[in-house]
Amino acid sequence: MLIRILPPHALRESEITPQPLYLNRRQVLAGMGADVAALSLPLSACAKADAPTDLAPLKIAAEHEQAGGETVTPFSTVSTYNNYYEFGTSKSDPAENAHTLQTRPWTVEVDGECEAPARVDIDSILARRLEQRVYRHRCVEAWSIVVPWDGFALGDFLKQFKPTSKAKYVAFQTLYDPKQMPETRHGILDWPYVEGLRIDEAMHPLAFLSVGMYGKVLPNQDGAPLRLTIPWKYGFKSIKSIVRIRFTEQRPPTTWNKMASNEYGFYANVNPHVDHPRWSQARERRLGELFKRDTLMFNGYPEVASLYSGLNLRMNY
Ligand SMILES: Nc1nc2c(c(=O)[nH]1)N[C@H]1C(S)=C(S)[C@@H](COP(=O)(O)O)O[C@H]1N2
Ligand SMILES: [Mo]
Repeated sequence: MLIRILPPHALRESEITPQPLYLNRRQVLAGMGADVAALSLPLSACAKADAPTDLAPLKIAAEHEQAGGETVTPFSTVSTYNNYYEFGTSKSDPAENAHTLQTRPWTVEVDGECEAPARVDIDSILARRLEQRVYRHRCVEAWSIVVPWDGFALGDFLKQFKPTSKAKYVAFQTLYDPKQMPETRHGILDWPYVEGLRIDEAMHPLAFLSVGMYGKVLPNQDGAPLRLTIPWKYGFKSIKSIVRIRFTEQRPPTTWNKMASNEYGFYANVNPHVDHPRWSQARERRLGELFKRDTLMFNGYPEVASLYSGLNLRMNY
């Protein structure tokens, strides 16, 4: 895993520093580890902006940079080959249709088994200190991408609402508005799209909430303004355009599991040894590559294995 800390999004370094210095600083930061510099930035540098495009003027990740020995998938691929059924079921549909999604104003409601439920405005979420993490993303359909996501640890975000001891799970819900999401009128899935995690999965340091990718605000088709990014699980767990987060005692229903429980489990950990009933999960196609590559257990994130010590990983729960 690669973690980089980015400065608050609204600080436009390129505007205040002459170009050559700015570029040079990027190189220096790349060399010394950006987190030190980012931590020293004053919070007052965060100003609210109307739909900012650049999240991170000090962005260090370049499209062609190697990430953990793997090439980052081009932005142009990740933003045009999507699964977002609220905007259509073919891979090109979301990029064509998701412009109707209105990401302002946007509130995330957090409630359930917690002491400090709240309605959180998206701009206060965007003002948090952001990190960039380059993660593999493996869809259950056997394609994969490598993406530099901009956001913050899910657990850090959740802790502020003080989950109680009854909070065994966390449930997530996507916006459901047929006016903005015309495809939802066709009832392909049971809307709104819902997902869930066990609380210890949600608190794992790898679990991430993304507000951007490649140093820019998330494109609508990739789940703007806020999406889950759970790199060791099949992609359908990474729910997009979140409007509600609820701590629950009971395991919450999840969309694809409700659709076909024999095909899509609740845990849905990437596992090359357990085939989908209709296709093998042993290999995958990295978008842009000709030959398939082996799929890795937990998508190559073995540090999560201890979460599942009591669980039969061959079962589709
Ligand atoms: N609300 C919602 N979230 C969703 C989906 C969806 O259809 N609706 N598709 C899921 C699936 S199957 C995958 S693989 C990823 C795709 O994310 P990407 O398009 O940014 O690569 O989003 C997930 N989150
Ligand atoms: Mo997926």
